[in-house]
Amino acid sequence: MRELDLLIRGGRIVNAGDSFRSDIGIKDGEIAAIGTEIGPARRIIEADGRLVFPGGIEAHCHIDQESSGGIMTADDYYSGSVSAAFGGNTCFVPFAAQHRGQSLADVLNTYHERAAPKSVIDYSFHLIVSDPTEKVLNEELPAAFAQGITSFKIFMTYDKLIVDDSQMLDILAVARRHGALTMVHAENNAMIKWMSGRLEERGYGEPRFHAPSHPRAAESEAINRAVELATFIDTPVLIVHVSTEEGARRIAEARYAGHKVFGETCPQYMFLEARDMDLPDVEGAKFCCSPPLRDKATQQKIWRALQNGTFQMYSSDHAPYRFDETGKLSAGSKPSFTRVANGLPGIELRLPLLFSEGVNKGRISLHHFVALAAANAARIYGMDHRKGSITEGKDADIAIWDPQLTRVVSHADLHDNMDYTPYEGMKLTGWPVTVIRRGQIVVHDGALCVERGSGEFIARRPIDTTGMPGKLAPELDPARNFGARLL
Ligand code: DUC
Ligand code: ZN
Ligand code: ZN
Repeated sequence: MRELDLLIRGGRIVNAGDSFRSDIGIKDGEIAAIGTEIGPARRIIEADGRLVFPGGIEAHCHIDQESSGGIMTADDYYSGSVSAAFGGNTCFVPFAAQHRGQSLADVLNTYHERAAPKSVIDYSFHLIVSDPTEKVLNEELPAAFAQGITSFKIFMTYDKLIVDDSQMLDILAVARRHGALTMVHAENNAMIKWMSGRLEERGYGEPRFHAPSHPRAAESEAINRAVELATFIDTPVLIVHVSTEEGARRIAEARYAGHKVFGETCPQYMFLEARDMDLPDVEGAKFCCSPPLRDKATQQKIWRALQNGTFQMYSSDHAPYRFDETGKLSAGSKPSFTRVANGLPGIELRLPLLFSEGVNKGRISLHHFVALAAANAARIYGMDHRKGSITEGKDADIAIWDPQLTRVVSHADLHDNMDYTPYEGMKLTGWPVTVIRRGQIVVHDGALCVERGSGEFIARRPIDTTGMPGKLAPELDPARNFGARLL
């Protein structure tokens, strides 16, 4: 056999559907061979006692993005991708955000310029569409799809981003025509504004009032509407960052009825709670995100919906705003909750949190972990021809984990450009130790080993709608531990 570039020896390979002990041979950035007695190789990594996973795909994060309120995220494509890599990811899909009046071509050019010289992992973009003019719908979106940007997000809230129902129908129809996936931020704008106005009027401006200002019903009403509109157009829809049991139930019902509805949740809704916003002064602002954190009982329901397949996606929603005047406190040192930038960091801890609290605590299987870490994102977002599994011929994107390694989370050990982590002090067992992207070692034993700009843009395929979603109630699906089949 010709000499391999890299051999990973003796680990347990885990995909979404199977696991086995084997070696992996890598050549020219691809997985060239899986088996024993392969080689020779220029470099060997011993993986005895380790778990060998497909590289994680972080499919919802905000990097070098200006919010509609004009605040830049603290992470650019260098710090964001390095932090993602240390967290076991080899690919991510941040947002390329259209602000009203901008052409999508300009938006995409800007984000390509931001990412290409800096990212150390592979990347694509989801567009954010806030200005669906005729030109955007008929020319610019189709042009973006043709370039492999096959998903985009729309907002049902935020004054500068919101699209109304009739605009949503237009957008969903374009998505259907081109095989694109529409992601929806589903919260009822009027309910949020009505509640926020009343709370502020009565002097309730502290961060903790962010939670009641975004009532649970605002989420479930909007999810219901998004599902009905998408079902009416008969096109897939993905409800992002679901925070409530009621929202999850609406998604499960739609899937049970055979509709092409996907759901996503995020670590903050499984590990944090509204009480975290009770911190003195404005420190609660560190925990303000939208939808907001809910209560302890809801955390358990969100876990349940992740376990039973209602959520196929588990993403960090990394939206890094520092606890200073560049981020959370950009409206002053004591801002009302309505003026606090919404979002939490979490790109580096997404997978360690899920492994430690999900796999180690017996809540999900190793296969389900891989489905949520990488395989489902690859399939749902049109990248599974290259990514999401350890298979001969695919990109050699691999994360080698030490399942025994225990660490206490400290922001000082993270690689983002933030000044806090909401998960400070948590004791987690199971961490990535070596991360390989297209055959290049990105992270090894705590060190970054690649140059900035070595990540590549990944053109994605139209969304595959065959056989999805399963018609069985997720709870009854015997394949539920083989997460990839839950699609
Ligand atoms: N939506 C997101 O997806 N991320 C951060 C804030 C928001 O509203
Ligand atoms: Zn959102
Ligand atoms: Zn987000």
